[in-house]
Amino acid sequence: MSQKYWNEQIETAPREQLDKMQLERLQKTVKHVYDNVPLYRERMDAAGVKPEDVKTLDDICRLPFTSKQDLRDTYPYGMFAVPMEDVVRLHASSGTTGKQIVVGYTQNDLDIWDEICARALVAAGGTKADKVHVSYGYGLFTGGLGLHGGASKLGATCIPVSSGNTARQITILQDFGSDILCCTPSYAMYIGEEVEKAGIDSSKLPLRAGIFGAEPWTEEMRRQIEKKLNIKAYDIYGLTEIMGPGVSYECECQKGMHVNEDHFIIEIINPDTGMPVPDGEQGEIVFSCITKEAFPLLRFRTKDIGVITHEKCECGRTFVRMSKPRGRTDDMLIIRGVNVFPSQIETVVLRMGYAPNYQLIVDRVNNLDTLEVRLEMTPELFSDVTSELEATQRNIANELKNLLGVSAKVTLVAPGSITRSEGKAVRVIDHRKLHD
Ligand code: DLL
Repeated sequence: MSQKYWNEQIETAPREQLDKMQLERLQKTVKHVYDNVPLYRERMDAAGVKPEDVKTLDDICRLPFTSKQDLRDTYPYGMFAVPMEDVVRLHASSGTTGKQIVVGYTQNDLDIWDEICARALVAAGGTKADKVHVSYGYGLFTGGLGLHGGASKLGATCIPVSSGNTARQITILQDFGSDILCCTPSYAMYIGEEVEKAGIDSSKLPLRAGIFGAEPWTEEMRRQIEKKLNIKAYDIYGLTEIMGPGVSYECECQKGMHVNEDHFIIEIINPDTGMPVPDGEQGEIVFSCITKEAFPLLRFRTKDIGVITHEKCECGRTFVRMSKPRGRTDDMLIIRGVNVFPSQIETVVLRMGYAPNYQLIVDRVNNLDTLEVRLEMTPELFSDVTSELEATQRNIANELKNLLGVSAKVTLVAPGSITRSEGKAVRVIDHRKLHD
């Protein structure tokens, strides 16, 4: 039987109740890390803050920030807050740059993770009668085992396919009759293309929903995936340092992702000043864990750029909503002084009728930044008349210039020539970083 919430009491709790719960849990976590993690004790002592100084939720601002660099500096286990014998699982993330970081979970942490992923599945219409096809990578990456745990908690039938071998993914979609697909949006798009190529009518597949995250994606991309696979596509957000997938999740209204506020506190700050910004204003997303035992980060600067709103959601959930992160501060390209996110370029090209198969090549020639947008032609837009191709390229370049203020060279490439991703797509190749 379909249910609306996995945990109605918590997901629809009145604000005052959530605030009270958050404060109690924050106070407990601050004491836990102060007592057990030298880095927190040193930072808090240096800032002149003691655990008992956290008297209201606003006092969170008095606590020091943490960053990926802190995790690297204390690698591997320096920020673990429990003895290793209580840690039952490790995960790791390499990120796009630099050394990997490692995180740990107690059994209680894993139970909470299962719970929040079960909430996400139910919010996407999942029930225990569903077959949940997990094509996120299994292993140290949190995507596979995270959604796996959620599906098992829900009591659904979990199909642990992991990523890769796209032909087999399609056989499983058909033969096993998967109802919900979990993978990155770029892999969902790829699977959709292959389904089409194989001449399979997606409306004949039982698949009805997808839970896609782990990388930025646009509303335009959502619509393309929904059309190709004939499903409803839901967003899910998370990061290794905080838990993995399920930190926030989309409901049927698809107007932002609800943050699991009984376990995490979200703040939006001005990335330059570190000061909080009000609801509705864009800034860097910062998370604090308030129930984690093994690896509770406080005020972790995610580098993701987003907006939050406390406005009431029609689904009845009271958890604050965050926007789709439009990208990361470190993904933002500065092209001759103009700030552009790859997602903005994606919006423009998809609106013009192209598929989300593109790559951005950035370089510096004679001290000037250059941006090339390599974009696959769709079979319909394909032309072997050079003058027509050139006109189309100019047309897209004009549109990018008008809408984003950035001059780019547009190169249309043959359908199928940009490498497809089975995990997180590589959208940007920045040769400037190689020269530096
Ligand atoms: O990507 C966890 C995850 C797995 C989330 C499966 C959702 C689904 P990391 O590899 O540590 O963890 O990467 C975290 O990915 O800081 C964002 O920049 C980005 N990201 C994650 N979800 C979304 C999303 C997993 N829905 C980093 N939209 C984060 C945009 C996302 N970006």
